[in-house]
Amino acid sequence: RREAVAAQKQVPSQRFADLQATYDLNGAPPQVPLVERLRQTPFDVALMAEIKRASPSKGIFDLSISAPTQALKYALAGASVISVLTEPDWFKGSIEDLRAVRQVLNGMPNRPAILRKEFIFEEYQILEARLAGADTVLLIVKMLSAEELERLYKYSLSLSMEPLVEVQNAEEMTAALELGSKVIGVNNRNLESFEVDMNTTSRLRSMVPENTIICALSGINTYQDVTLCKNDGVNAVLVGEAIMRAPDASKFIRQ
Ligand code: IGP
Repeated sequence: RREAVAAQKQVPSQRFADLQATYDLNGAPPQVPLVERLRQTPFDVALMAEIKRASPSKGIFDLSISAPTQALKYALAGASVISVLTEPDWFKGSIEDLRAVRQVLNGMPNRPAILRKEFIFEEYQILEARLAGADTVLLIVKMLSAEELERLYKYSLSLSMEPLVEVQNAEEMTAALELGSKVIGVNNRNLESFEVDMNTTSRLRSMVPENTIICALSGINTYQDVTLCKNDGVNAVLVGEAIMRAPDASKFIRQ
């Protein structure tokens, strides 16, 4: 499965070279630092709100959704991070969505950080994210070899983006910690079986040192779920489907 996804995402090296050649650090959009933004939340748990039109497990939710409109809703509700799914095949997203989100948030004081949510296998995708206005990217430990993970993590840092590193079990958590990752997301959904086990995060919580930010990803449907995460010592929650459907996005962090 990993090979199939990686093959689909393969970018010709010339495209990366071209992008690098035109890349001007001074001209790149200014960024919001992920760690500081998550720590600054006025709520008990920081909210990472996702723009998600479809998923491989649930199919299509709503294709008519406008990414910038949704982003504005999340920002006004107090989200610390806006996660933009840019994956086109299973999630019906695009890098244009991310660009549009960045544009609509640009003038906002203290705007949320923008996360490129994608299956990332290459530096190209990270540079593309940075140039489109992302502040951070997702790196999924399960999908990468140890060498790739380290290389992509370092590359992301070189573009001043602390990545969100996603893990699902103790072995992957060890890999993330060895990397020196400062923001670790525990996915409650198994990416292979799509099964959700809400105790995945609480089981791995004790492995994480005090100064590392731990986020619970997937399967969070209510304020109640957020409260459970908070009681487990989780610093941030990432909500996708449920917050897409919610008329009031703020109900996930305020009762
Ligand atoms: C959101 P949910 O159950 O709230 O819609 O899940 C998010 O965790 C999920 O979209 C996700 C994801 C991923 C998507 C977590 N890791 C990796 C794509 C790739």
